[in-house]
Amino acid sequence: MSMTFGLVMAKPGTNDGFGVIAGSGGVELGEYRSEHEGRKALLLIRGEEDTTEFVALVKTMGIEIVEVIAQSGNPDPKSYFGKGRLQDVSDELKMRSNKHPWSGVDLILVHSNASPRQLVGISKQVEIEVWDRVRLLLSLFQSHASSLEARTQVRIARLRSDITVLRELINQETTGERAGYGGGGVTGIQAALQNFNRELATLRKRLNKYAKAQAERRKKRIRSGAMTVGLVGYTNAGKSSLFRNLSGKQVLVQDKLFSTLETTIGRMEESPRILLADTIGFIDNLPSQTLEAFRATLAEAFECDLLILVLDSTDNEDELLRKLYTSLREIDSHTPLEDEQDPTSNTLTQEMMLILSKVDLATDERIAVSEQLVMEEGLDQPFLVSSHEGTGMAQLKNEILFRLYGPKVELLITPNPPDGGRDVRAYLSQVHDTGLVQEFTERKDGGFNVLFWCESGALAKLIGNSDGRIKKIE
Ligand SMILES: Nc1nc2c(ncn2[C@@H]2O[C@H](COP(=O)(O)OP(=O)(O)OP(=O)(O)O)[C@@H](O)[C@H]2O)c(=O)[nH]1
Ligand SMILES: [Mg+2]
Repeated sequence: MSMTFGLVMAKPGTNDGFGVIAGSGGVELGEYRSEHEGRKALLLIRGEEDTTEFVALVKTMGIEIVEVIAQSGNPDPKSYFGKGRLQDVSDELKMRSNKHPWSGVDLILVHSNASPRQLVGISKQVEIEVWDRVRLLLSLFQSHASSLEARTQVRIARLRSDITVLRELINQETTGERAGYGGGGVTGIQAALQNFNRELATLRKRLNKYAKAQAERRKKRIRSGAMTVGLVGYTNAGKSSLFRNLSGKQVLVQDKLFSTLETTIGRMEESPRILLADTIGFIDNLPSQTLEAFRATLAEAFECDLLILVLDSTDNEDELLRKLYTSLREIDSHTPLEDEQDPTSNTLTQEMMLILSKVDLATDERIAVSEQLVMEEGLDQPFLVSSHEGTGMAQLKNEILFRLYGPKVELLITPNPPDGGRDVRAYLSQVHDTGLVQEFTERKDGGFNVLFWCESGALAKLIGNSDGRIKKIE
């Protein structure tokens, strides 16, 4: 393909890194970690926007922002910056020498989700790679994707995004607003578009296969009587740390945004019948077409018996609320996978618990304010937890059991009757199979006292089928 657009875009079927739209770098499935480490960039901003999160995303990728260039006023619909200002940036880029502070800059970052028109407009002018916020996120996802499944998801999101830019290029070519890119003109772009669409169709099929396999695994888990707890929340909230503490399973924990991209399932230590799902975090303002690719991954955590929403107690009030609203929106909008055959497959639980994480790092005042804010939103009082120091973990575990199984029940299993009958230990093992035993003690008369959690239907059955040998102690 001989396209030489000024943008860099994912190119289907090759891995030569060449392409058209800013941001994709043409990375193929199966290769690559973080090829953007050490790059230098300029950041363009309109108005007075808070750049903290954007800068954290850039830092996570190991990219250095050499200079922030701000222009007051609203974004220009054609090129984000006004034409004159963008021309200045472009001139300076073209004329820089080795000693220029911009030396080595090969990336322009745009502090918003730019339209395809704006992306094309800026790229045309500056003639180096351009990433808006979505492209930054996609690149970040790409560098953190560590499995074929995650890479497929990211690739789909990226192709969908690139396709919108190709359409814009075609639009500009056909309406005479020539993009000014050489290569094959409209025919060349159309050929690229066809390739992208073809690859997209293949990847979607692959993703569907994964989703089906995942749904199968989930059904099996439900059939086995296991309960699932989904851990969700804004990126970097501390979900994986909590997962690690509760399950003892080593997952990646980093002070980086989007360390986790896929769902990991683990068993709760001491309560192996409870499964935990750690998953990708939320972020503000991600277009639905990008989110769409991650639906199946999220479904795994959302379709659970109990949802735990993790909030970072170190966030200030504005950040806490922003992340809380984003999380609640995500939770609300999440529609479970449809499976007509199996009505249990799309039960989105209403049961939700809130957690304020990292309490070892936050002051008591901050924690009190955060608790207050959460409750003012009409939500339950959050649990205060430190995964690092273990604070609040025992209460949290008990609460999880309570939410899943109701209050602890005390049972009496009467001793073996003199005329034979079923052995008391057979009943004890049945109790173990039915619920979660916290402790059991053998009585002097040979019977047992058991303290355990159990779902009420199962409990009634257990007692009903025991010939009077199992009794509930009120
Ligand atoms: N001091 C302290 N740090 C914590 C605690 N929980 C998490 N962290 C830190 O917070 C950062 C993010 O933690 P993760 O568990 O990776 O957060 P996450 O929500 O899984 O993040 P993503 O997967 O990137 O969305 C890491 O640097 C953790 O070490 C805690 O209880 N105390
Ligand atoms: Mg994580």
